Amino acid sequence: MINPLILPSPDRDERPFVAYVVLCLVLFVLNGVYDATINTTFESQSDDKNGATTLENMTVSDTSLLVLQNGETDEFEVSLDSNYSADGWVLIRIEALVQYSETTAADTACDTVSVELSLANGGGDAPENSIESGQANDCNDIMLWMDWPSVVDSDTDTVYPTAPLTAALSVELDVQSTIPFNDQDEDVQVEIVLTLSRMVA
Ligand SMILES: [Ca+2]
Ligand SMILES: [Ca+2]
Repeated sequence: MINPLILPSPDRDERPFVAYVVLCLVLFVLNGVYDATINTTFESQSDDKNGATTLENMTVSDTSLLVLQNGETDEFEVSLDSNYSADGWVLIRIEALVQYSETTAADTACDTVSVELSLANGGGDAPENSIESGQANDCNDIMLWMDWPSVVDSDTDTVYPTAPLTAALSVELDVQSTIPFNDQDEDVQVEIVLTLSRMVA
């Protein structure tokens, strides 16, 4: 007689495993969806200079993939509505990152990408430091920014931009190619990060 312990086990029901795999796939896709929407982060720190007040910073960011044809200009925007200023937030920094590579096969000439950063409707003083335009023809990243003084360190005269506001990044593509008619377009990844500050008693 064969010991039942060494008999092959009957086929196990695989449905729970399949359900698990499907659930993982759904979560993976959802994660991608959320990555494409506006992200916010938040930090707070005590301000020794002002005693009982606390500095709070928040970033709001969004990314997009622009697919540009040769000679085309496209724009990417991040807007804040008036809820932010109603809650005491002011704008202290805008940062824009532009990344691309050559996506056309067998093309060794990187395209030329020209970018401009602008702020609309926020009001306030001009930025203290900024690099508002840039260009790359070697597939290197381009970083642009506008900076206002820190809320903690600034003199009381600084008038900061406030919501509603729109930060816009204009991106122009000029295709370069070593083979005539080989390269027509480019994928350009763009990101805008807005940093907001407020002092809370
Ligand atoms: Ca090219
Ligand atoms: Ca290209």
